[in-house]
Amino acid sequence: MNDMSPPGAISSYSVRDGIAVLAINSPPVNALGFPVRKALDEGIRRAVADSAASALVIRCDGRTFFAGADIAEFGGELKLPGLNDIFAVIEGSPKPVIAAIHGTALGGGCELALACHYRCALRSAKLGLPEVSLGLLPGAGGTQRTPRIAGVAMALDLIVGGRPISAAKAETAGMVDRIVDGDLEAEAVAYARQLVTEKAPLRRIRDMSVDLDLEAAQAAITTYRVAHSRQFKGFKAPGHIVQAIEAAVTLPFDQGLAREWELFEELMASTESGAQRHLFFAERAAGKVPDIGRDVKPVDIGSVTVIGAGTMGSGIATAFLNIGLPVTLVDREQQAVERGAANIRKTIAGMVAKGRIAEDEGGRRSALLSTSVDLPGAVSGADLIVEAVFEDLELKKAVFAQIDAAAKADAILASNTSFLDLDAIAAATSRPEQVVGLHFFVPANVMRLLEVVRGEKTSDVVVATGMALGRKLGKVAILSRVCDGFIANRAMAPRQAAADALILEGPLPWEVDRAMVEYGFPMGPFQMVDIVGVDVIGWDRENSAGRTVQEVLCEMGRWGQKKNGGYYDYDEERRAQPSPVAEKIVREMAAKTGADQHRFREPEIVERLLYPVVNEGAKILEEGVALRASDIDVALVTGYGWPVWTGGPMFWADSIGLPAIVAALDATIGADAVSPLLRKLAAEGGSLT
Ligand code: 3H9
Repeated sequence: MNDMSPPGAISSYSVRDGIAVLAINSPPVNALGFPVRKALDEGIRRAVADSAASALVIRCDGRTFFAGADIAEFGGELKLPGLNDIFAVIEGSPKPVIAAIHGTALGGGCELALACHYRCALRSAKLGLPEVSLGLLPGAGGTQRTPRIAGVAMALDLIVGGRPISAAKAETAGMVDRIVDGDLEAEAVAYARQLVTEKAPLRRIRDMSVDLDLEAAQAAITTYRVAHSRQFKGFKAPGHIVQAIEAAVTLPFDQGLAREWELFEELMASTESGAQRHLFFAERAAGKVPDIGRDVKPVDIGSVTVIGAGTMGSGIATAFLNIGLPVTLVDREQQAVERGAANIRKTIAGMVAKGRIAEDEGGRRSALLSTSVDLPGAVSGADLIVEAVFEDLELKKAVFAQIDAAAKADAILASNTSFLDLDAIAAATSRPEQVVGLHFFVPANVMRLLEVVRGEKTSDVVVATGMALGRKLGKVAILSRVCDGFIANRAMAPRQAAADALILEGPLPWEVDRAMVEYGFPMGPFQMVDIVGVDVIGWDRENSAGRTVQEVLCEMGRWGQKKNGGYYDYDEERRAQPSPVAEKIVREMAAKTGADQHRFREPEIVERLLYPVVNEGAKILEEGVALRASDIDVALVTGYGWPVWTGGPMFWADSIGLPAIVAALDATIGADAVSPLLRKLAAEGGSLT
C-alpha cells in the first residue's frame, strides 16, 4: 500500500492504520510551486479513491509545513492546478482531510490548512498570512475563510498585520483543532482515526457564516481603517485586504473568492508588490558572499567585549545581550561605564515593561552584563571585541594597538567606525586578517541594518563570522568594502548635499522635508540634522565663517533640537515649527548666491534630492564596494527608512527608467559627476537590479 518513493521524491503516500498520509518534501520550505501543487492534487485524488483509506493527513517533510506559494513563480504564467482547484478537491472529499502542521504554515500553506476539514499542529508551530509584506493579499481563500473561522477582527489583525501567531493562539481562534506534542505524523493519524470513529462531520469553513452581523462587521472594518491609516500610507495591499475581508462579510463564499482573486491580481501587477518582492529576495541574497564557499565555517562567538560606553557602545552591548551573549562593557572612567550599564539596564527594563520579554528573561539578560575600566583585562578572554569609541582615526588606532596586545590569538577585532579607513585601523595591529568592520546604526539594538566591512586583509572566516553574527542578531548583514561612509551613509550623503543646495534656489527646509515625507521617508534631511545636531554634521568650528546656512546656524548656537532651535524652532514638548530665524538666514544666503529663486513642485524636489543617491549607488556598485545593487536597496530601506514600497533607490531607478534619470542628473549635477555605469546602462537599455 505504501509508495516506494525514491529518496528525494517530492511526495510520498502511505496508509497507516486505515489513514492515508500524503507527505510533501520540497526543500527548503515546501513552497507551493507547480510540482508541489501537482503532487498534492494527485495525492489527494488518490486518497479519495483509495478504499483502504478512510481519511487523509497532509503533512510536510523537512523544516516546515508549506511556507506559501512559490514567490519565484510570481509574475509568470500560473500553471494549473492552482491552489483553489486543489482546495476544491479537498473540500469536495467525502473523507475527512486533516492538515498536520509543523514549523510555519504561511500564506498559501495556511490557506491550504484552512481548506482542510480539520487541523492539528505541533505546539511549536506557527500560522500566518504574511502576504502583506510582499505587497499582496492571501489569494487562495485566506481572506474569505479566516473571518469565517476566526472572526473579522482576528482576520484583520492576522492578514493586514501579517505577523504569524502561535499554534496556541490559532487554537483559541478556532484555526487549529488540536495541538499535539511528540511525533506529528503518529498523532495526526491517531486524531484522524478518532474523527473517523466518531463520525465527525466534514467541516468546511466555506460553509460557515461570518459570526458578526453585517453592521457590526462593517463598523469593525471602518474602525480598523481609521486606526491604521498612517500605517497604510504608501502601501496598496492593506486597503485591498480590507476590501477583500469586507467581501467575505457581504458576499456569498464563491463571489467573495472571485473578488479576492480580482484584488490579488491587481496587487500582483502593482509596482509596490514588485518592489516588496524584490526586497524579499534582496534580503536573502545579501547574506551570500560569492567568493566565500560553504566550507568556510563561521567561528562560534561565546563572549563579547564592547569598548566605549556611549550611546553606540551601549546599544551594541544591548544587541548582544539580547541574543544571550555575555558582554563586558569597557570605558576609561568608572562613571562612564556605570552610566552606559545603567542605560542598558533601563532599555532591558523597558522591554519587560512593554511586555516584549518576560521579567525573568530581562533579569537573565541584565545578569550577562559586566563592566570594566581595565581594557587589557577585559579583552583578554573575549571571542569578539567591538570598538565603539569616538570617530577619530588616531584614537581608534591607539585602541586597536592596545586590544592587539591583550586579545587572544583567535579573537575577532571589530570596529564600529562609520566612515574611517578600516585598513588603517587594521594596520595598527599585528593581525589585520582578524580585523573587520561591524557598522551598527543608531539605536544599535533596534535598527535592522548591520554593515559588515571587509578590509583589504580581513580573512574569509572573519567575514563569514560577521555575516553570521548579523543573522543571529536578527539583523540584515550587508557586506561592504572600505570607502568613506561605506554603503548606506555614502549613498545618502548626496541627498543632504542636494538639500543644502536646493534651499538656496527657493524651497525652504520644511518644504524640502515635506517632499521627502510625502515620498515616504520617516523624516526629511533638515529634520534629521536638527535631531542629530547641526553642529555634528561636518561643521568645521575653527574655520567657520558664515559661508553656508549651516555655518551661520552653528555660529548662532542654533545646533538643533538640543538647543531648542536649528532649522526649526521647538516648544517645551520638542514639537517643531518652521523657524522665521532660519528662513531669514536661508533667504539672505540665497540672495548672496544670486541663484534664480523659484517654486519647486514636490516631484521636482524628490528628483533633485534622490537621483543623486541613485548616482552614488551606481558608483558604489561600479567600484565594487557593494556586491550587488539590491544590497544598496536593502541597506537604505533598513538603515535609512527608504520607503519599502519603492523597493529602494536602485529598484526605484529601474522603475522610472535610467535614461530619464541620467538626463536629469546631467542637467543638475553635471555630466562629469554622473556614474559611467549608470550612463552605460541607460544607453544600453539595461537596469541596475
Ligand atoms: C502566497 O502564499 C500567496 C498565496 O496567498 C496565494 C497564491 C495564489 N517561495 O527565509 P529563509 C526561500 S505568498 C519561494 O532564508 P528561514 C528563500 O528565498 C507567500 N522561495 O529561511 C530562501 O532561498 P535561498 C507567502 C521561498 O528559515 C530559502 O527559501 N509566504 C519562499 O529564515 C530559505 O528562506 C511568505 O511570505 C517562498 N514562499 O525562514 C513566507 N519562502 O536559500 C516567506 C522562502 O535560495 N518565507 N523561500 O536564499 C518566509 O517567511 C521564510 O522563508 C520562512 C523560513 C519563515 C518560511
